[in-house]
This record gives sequence, structure tokens and C-alpha cells, in this order.
Amino acid sequence: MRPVTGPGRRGVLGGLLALAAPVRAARRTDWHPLAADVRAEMAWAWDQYRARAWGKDEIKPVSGGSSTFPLKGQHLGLTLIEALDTLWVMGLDDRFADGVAWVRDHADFALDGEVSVFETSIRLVGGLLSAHHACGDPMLLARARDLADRLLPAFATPTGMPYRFVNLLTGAVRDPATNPAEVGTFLPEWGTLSRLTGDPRYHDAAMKAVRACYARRSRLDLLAVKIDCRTGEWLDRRATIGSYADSFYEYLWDGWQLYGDRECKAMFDTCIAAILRHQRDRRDGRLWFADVDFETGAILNTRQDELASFFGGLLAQGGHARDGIAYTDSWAAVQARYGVLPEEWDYAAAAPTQLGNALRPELADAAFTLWLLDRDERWRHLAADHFRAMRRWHRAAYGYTDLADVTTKRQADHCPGYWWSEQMKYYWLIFSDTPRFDYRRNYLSTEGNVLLGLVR
Ligand code: DMJ
Repeated sequence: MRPVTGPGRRGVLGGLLALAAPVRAARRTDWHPLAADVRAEMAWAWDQYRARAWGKDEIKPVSGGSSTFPLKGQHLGLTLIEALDTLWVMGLDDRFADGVAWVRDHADFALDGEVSVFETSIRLVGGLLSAHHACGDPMLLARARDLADRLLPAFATPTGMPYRFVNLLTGAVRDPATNPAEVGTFLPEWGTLSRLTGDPRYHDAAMKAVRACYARRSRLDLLAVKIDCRTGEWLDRRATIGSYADSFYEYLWDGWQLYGDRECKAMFDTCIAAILRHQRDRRDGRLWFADVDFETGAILNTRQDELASFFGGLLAQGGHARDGIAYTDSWAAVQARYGVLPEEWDYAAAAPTQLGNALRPELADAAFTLWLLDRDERWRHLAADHFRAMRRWHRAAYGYTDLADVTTKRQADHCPGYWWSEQMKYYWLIFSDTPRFDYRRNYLSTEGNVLLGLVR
């Protein structure tokens, strides 16, 4: 692997796009009061978690209970670990130190139970690495390495693509029917681990898995959504930019930005060209991306995961600013209609097909990424709308919760770990102009973990 050289994935091309989309001076706003609101909400939610669910994976913000994830029935401190670099970049230093002390004294991954390899890596390995980036404590790196070592047995397959689940204690694996996202979302965390430890196994395992999946693309250069990690046979024909595929494409770009890896860039360019060619679909003047048959390109459905709403930022990073902005505008119009995006949207019917919202960060992610690229104030307005809607409808007695129904705003009772790592950080970074973050040279993972760009 190569050392970190280029600008971070959300920091590149700023000057170029600024020419295409100049900042509108007339709409200048002082965003710092909103940044202070975001920080205050983070501190309040953390204090609720500290009081009622300390060390648990996830707080139930309505009832005050807790739930486990990604291990069934046993807690790993997911929320706490996901929150660490957000607390640090907000300057909530006492709370950050409290969290690091919990990891030092209580984090234990030698537990007899199975976890999702993908979720554990992006959330926990990534969370520990970003916390290490924030403070340099070698204990955090050691914990990240210990956990990655427990995931490694999943990669011992004939293709190099990992099983979906592994037992943290025994290394027993389960479920070979995997997908591009769960195969190709490792390189930034695992490459960072290799760089910091000098052990190339992590980077090499991540890269081998990506190559194996990419090599099996169709003649249209499209990937389907389900693949057997033992044989490399596709188990489905549907190509999507949404769930089960999304971060595969994101991490191809990231491999290029973080390591200057030309192979990743070439794979990214090939995949994105195919998506733009075969999946781009315009309805009523709006840009969407259809699910298509990966071998024929025939449209299979017009449903769109909320998860895909990050994709506009990725397109712009990859040099497709016009499409990236148009796609983000499509989602912004849905947000304007409901306040909060539904989990799934049928763009042909212009109606939601899944009414919930799992406290999702993706549109704020796209706004932040686009803003880093062109500094257009409209992205700050979009992020502000996202934050204000969240504060209005997702706030509960003991924190922020998901919604059961975006049309009625009926609350469920669950705060996912990513809330602490993703949108709260995106809002803060886009509004605060904090000196703790290098706005020109940085890298945030798919989970919002900052692996490059924290300024100590
Ligand atoms: C996060 O865990 C990551 O962003 C992942 O890539 C998919 N989306 C969830 C949050 O919605």
C-alpha cells in the first residue's frame, strides 16, 4: 500500500467546482449559532446516554432502555465508540476523555457471539481508528487491531470475499450469500490499520475482496446485488446504487483519494460510467437511478432507497458534478415535501414505498460533501433544513429516535449508532468552521469516521 498522499475524499476538486457554481453572496448567513445548537444537542444526547445506557450499544430514546447491535444480547459499547471523534471535533473534551476511559477499562471483544463483518468494521474498527486519530492513544489502535483480527477469519474464502458473519471468539463463519457493499467496504479502515501497524494483511484482505467482486462484473460493467463468496457466482440479477451496493462504489473512490491507488480509480471510473449509462433515469425533470438487470440493462423497478441519497456527493467527487447536484436536488425535493425522507421512494409513482426513517444521515452527507467541493451556500441551507427537521420530529425524552412513519411523524424507539458518528458531525463541520478540522485535506469514511484531517 502507499502512504496517504492526496487530499481527502471530501476535500478534492473544491477550486474546480467553485468555478462552475459560484457562492451566492446575497444568501450569506452566520451559521455559527446553528453550529452551537448542534453541539448543544450532541452534549445533551450524550448526557442522556451517559445516565441511562452507559456502555450499552444503543439507547432507546423514548423509553430510556437499550438494545444490542451488532452482537445479539451482548453489548460492545457501539454508541460510545461511534460518538468519540464527533465529541472530540466538537471540543467536548471531558466527554471524549470519559468515553476513551470506558474503552480502556471495559471494551472487550472476546465474546462468544457472531457479528456482521461489515457493520463491525465500519462502525467499531472505524470508530476506534478515528478516536485514535483524534488523540493518538495507542490503546485505541490496539483495540481496533484486536477487533479486526477477530474479523479476519471471514476473509479466508476461495475468492477472498468475506462471509457476512463471524464469531468474535471462535472465528466460526456464516452466510456466504453476500453483496458488493459487504465485500467492498473495508479499504480505508483496513488500509489505515496496515499503515499504522506495519502489518499489510488488513489492506491486502480488503483489496483482494474488492478485486474479486469487481472482476465478476457483467459485460455492461454492472454488479448485481447478491453474490456467493465461496464460488463467486451471482445469486441475483439486480443492479442498484442503493442498499447492499452503495458503499462499494464509495470505497473505490476512497481508495484513490486516500492512497492514490490508480487501480481503485480505474474501477471507480468503470463502475460509475456503467451506472450513468444504464441506470440514469429522468422523470418529470428529476434525475434518479433505476434498478436494472445487470446483464441486459432492462429497468426492473423505480424504487429508490433513502440510503442512495449520499450518491450525489460521490458523483460530484468523481467528476460528475452536474449529475451529482441534480440527483441531490431530486432528494431535496422529497425532503421539502415530507420534512424527513422516507426509507424508500418510488420516483415513477412519486410516492413513498417504505414510510419509516431510521434516523438517516445520507442527505446531510451529500450536502456536506457537495459543500466541501464548491462551498455553495445552498448545501448549508439543505443541511440546516435536515437538522431542523430532525430536531423537530426525531427528538424524544432521552435522545433522538427513528420515525415509524414520516407522513405522521410517529416516533419509534431506537437511536442507531451511526447517528453519533454521521449527521451530528456533518452538521457541526458544515456550520462551525472549527479549527479542529482541516477543510482542505481530510477523509471521512462511509460511517463518518474521520481518518484524516483532525487537527490536534
Ligand atoms: C451507515 O451505517 C453507513 O453510512 C453505511 O454505509 C450505510 N448507511 C448507514 C446509515 O444509514
